[in-house]
Amino acid sequence: MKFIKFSFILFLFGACSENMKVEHNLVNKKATIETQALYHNLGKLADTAVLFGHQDDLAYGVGWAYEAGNSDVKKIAGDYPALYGWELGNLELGHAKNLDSVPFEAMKQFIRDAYAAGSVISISWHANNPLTGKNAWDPAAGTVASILEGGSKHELFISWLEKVGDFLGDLKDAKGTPIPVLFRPWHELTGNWFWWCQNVCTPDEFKQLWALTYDYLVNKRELNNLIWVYNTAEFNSTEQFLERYPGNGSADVISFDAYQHENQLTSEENTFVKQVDARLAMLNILADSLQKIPALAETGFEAIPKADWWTNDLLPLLKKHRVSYVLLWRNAGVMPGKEKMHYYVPVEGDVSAADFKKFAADPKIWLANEAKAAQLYIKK
Ligand code: BMA
Repeated sequence: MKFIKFSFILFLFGACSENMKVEHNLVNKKATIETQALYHNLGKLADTAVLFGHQDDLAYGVGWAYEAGNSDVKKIAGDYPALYGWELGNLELGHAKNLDSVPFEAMKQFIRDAYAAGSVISISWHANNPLTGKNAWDPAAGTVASILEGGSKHELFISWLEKVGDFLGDLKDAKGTPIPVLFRPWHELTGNWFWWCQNVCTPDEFKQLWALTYDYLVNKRELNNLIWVYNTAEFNSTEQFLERYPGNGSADVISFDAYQHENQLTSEENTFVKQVDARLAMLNILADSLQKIPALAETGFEAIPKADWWTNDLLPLLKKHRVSYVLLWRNAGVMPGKEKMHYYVPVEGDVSAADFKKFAADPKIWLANEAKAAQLYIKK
């Protein structure tokens, strides 16, 4: 089965290179060869494959933490994810662990291991609020303005970017080659829960925040291993999606986050599917016209209570539209102080475990072995 899936992948990769119309080039012309190759290959593969990703996959899962080789994806699907999501929140405060207790040194090693295995890395940053000192979920008006040039928190913010720059610059393989990263700062900007969201800054302020971040990391720090991911939450029109788009010169991937909630399931339809279908259709049109790569930057159904959610709801969306990669959110298990379980990839005994296995075996869905076979860091 695996072999058939493998051969099919190699065939698709070859076939799709011939049909390729759009040339995908990174906004940073100094990007490393490996970063350029990854971007180019993701662009070529977007028609035929979806790289399956999972947040914090190697660090912990439901009922375990820091056990070498363990992965909740592997336990059910038989292979590791093709893409790993990691998170930098609290790095800016100089902490040794991120906001979800992942030690940054361990994270770096997981990233090196994943790169060595031919897999892909995506990094987000739930930065604390530099104005109020509270966490990222403090949408205080004026925060973005306070960190722009001339603002009272500008220097503080630059010192935060410095720490992020150090971390991203330290991601190198054994030979010293920088490891390419899909970097998605200021994600879910169309929501109303973070201090960089649309309800508390103007489109122009948001664009300045993006420009400041891009300019510091790319031009000042000369980090040439970043693929810049513009990542909204919900949106209902292309105009809304583009209202805060930083511009074609500083974004490579266009994406959004969308979560399934139980109250979206009615006997007639699943409104999550309906909404994501409409958004992916808009995203695909934009990706073509802007010559960018489309992705589903975060998704999931907490504790996945629907037995066929993977093949009946998520998979048809990924087959109908071009989606370069999809990232399922973290398997935290029981949250401290809460009764409910917080996880997005099923574990043994779950109602959707068998369906997830089927989903992962679909030729369209790539896990680590398919990513490795495709040699994503070599330009094809
Ligand atoms: C949220 C939850 C939180 C977590 C945050 C950042 O969706 O998983 O528990 O702290 O993401 O990773």
